[in-house]
Amino acid sequence: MDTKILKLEDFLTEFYESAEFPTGLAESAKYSLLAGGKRIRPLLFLNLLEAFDLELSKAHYHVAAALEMIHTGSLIHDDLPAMDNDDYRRGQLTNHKKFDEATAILAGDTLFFDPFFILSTADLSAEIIVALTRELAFASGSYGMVAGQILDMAGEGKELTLAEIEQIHRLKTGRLLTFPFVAAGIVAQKSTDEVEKLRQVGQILGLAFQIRDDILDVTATFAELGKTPGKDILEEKSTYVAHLGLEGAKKSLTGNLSEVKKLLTDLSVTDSSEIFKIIEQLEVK
Ligand code: GRG
Repeated sequence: MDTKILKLEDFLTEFYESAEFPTGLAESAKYSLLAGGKRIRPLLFLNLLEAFDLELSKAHYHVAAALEMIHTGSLIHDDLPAMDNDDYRRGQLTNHKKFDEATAILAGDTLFFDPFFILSTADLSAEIIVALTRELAFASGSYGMVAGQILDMAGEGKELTLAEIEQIHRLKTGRLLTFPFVAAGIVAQKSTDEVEKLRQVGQILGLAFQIRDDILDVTATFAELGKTPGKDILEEKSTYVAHLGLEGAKKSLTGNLSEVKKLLTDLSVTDSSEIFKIIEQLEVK
């Protein structure tokens, strides 16, 4: 496994094992944190720092861990009966199925607050910590993921325009995927202009991520049925595939991923190869 993932997992394990946290809570948080997952967000952040010629330090893992914790907390809450009501996540029982609903709610809650404690104890300048705190909160709350989730729920069963779909995903998925780009720029002390360019790259990647998700939803149905899903399935939800068609969505995904690579090449990065590998994982044939 990538050594960065191992180090990230060591950090997360150590955090929940080193303090005297109530056993049930730490166990439940660790269960979901260590269930695997692609670790795209922390890997983007850590590899971007290396591409900016920084040597990775423990402080950088504080930031990477904070980011993965918020992501994992959102997945735990998203799986709850009041939301998606899912039984499995990352190939294992969802948190509320493994433990119980109240514990899962609290595990999610703790994964939203602990990151800010972890950020505040990172060995970085106060200015950088304040900027990272602002960006992580911006990506997560009413300016970001939570807002996207409520808009998504409000739009269920309705026919949404492409602009409305994009707004939901820009908030729900895009903001947290943008954080690694912006955070890397802040930690590497890039100019305001460069940080904004990095934000633009993250936003395009966030959009690509959601288009990919919509394509995979349809191709999974295709695999299940053994034939092209009918018009009803292709159009049943407000998705990119419903608006652009399967081929159109694939084309849009490819275009967005190429744009991300192009914009990254234009930025002052020494070697983008590791970041390109992460991005290429998102390609769909
Ligand atoms: C308070 C921050 C906060 C959130 C609560 C439930 C909720 C509000 C928001 C839901 C956000 C959500 C589940 C968005 C979908 C994000 C998404 C595309 C998840 C899949 O990400 P991957 O593919 O998953 O990176 P792995 O398992 O690989 O980490």
